[in-house]
Amino acid sequence: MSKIAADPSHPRYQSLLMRHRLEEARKKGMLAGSALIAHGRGEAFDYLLGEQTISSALIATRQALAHLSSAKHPVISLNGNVVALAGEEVLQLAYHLKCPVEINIFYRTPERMEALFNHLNEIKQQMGLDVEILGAESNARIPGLEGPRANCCKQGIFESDVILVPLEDGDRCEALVAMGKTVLVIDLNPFSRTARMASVTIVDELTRVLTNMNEILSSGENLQLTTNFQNEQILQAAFDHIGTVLTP
Ligand code: PTJ
Repeated sequence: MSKIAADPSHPRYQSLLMRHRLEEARKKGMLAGSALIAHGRGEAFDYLLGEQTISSALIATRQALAHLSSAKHPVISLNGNVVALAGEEVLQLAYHLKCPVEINIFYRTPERMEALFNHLNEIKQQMGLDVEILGAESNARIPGLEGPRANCCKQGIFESDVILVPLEDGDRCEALVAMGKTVLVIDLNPFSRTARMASVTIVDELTRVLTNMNEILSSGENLQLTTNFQNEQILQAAFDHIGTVLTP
């Protein structure tokens, strides 16, 4: 893998590193055509959030982890951007949670699926993580969706009770909620339909969220589900935060 040109002391190092990971992933054929546009939209919202984990996002992160830890069949759904930006972190999370991951992409082609599997399997071997990677063969469909984006694995997404879907699209999020699942999303855009449809929305940057999750799980913290959790309040806190940034 080619090296990133910027020095870690560069003020925008983290952002440059993420862009570099996407460039490398694009060369390997892992990404959708619109992956960089999606990332750019995320960057714009991250800028408005001050490129930090705001306190409401941390509350949502803990609630999501409490759901994942107490689930019967948890699963983590992975798309091209997630594998490219955070392949290591997401496999570590799955390892901690003892749950499978499922590669489930919106713009599905056999070439992209192969490139994503190869990339994840390389990481899995390097890090010695025993994690089941599903998605190669789809044998079920998400009701209410048309085309290849409805394809999924019966023993993964289809039968899951709690699903973490970082960077999901609105239609699929809605369809998963309609299946009765607890749907946990990571989305920097608190205005998106996904953010508004999900059971728990973490309005934060993907790699920061996964790092926080892995640290919380490693610390052995006792995670409790908040019974009166209101996702609307989490979104409102993000709107309010953006409002303070925009107020001169
Ligand atoms: O790999 P595929 O085929 O499944 O396609 C993946 C993309 C991301 C291209 C596809 O799902 C897509 O077009 O997504 P959208 O509808 O553009 O939504 C992406 C959402 O993720 C946007 O609301 C962005 O704000 C948000 N986002 C982008 N990058 C990040 C992010 N949220 C958190 N962390 C990020 N790094």
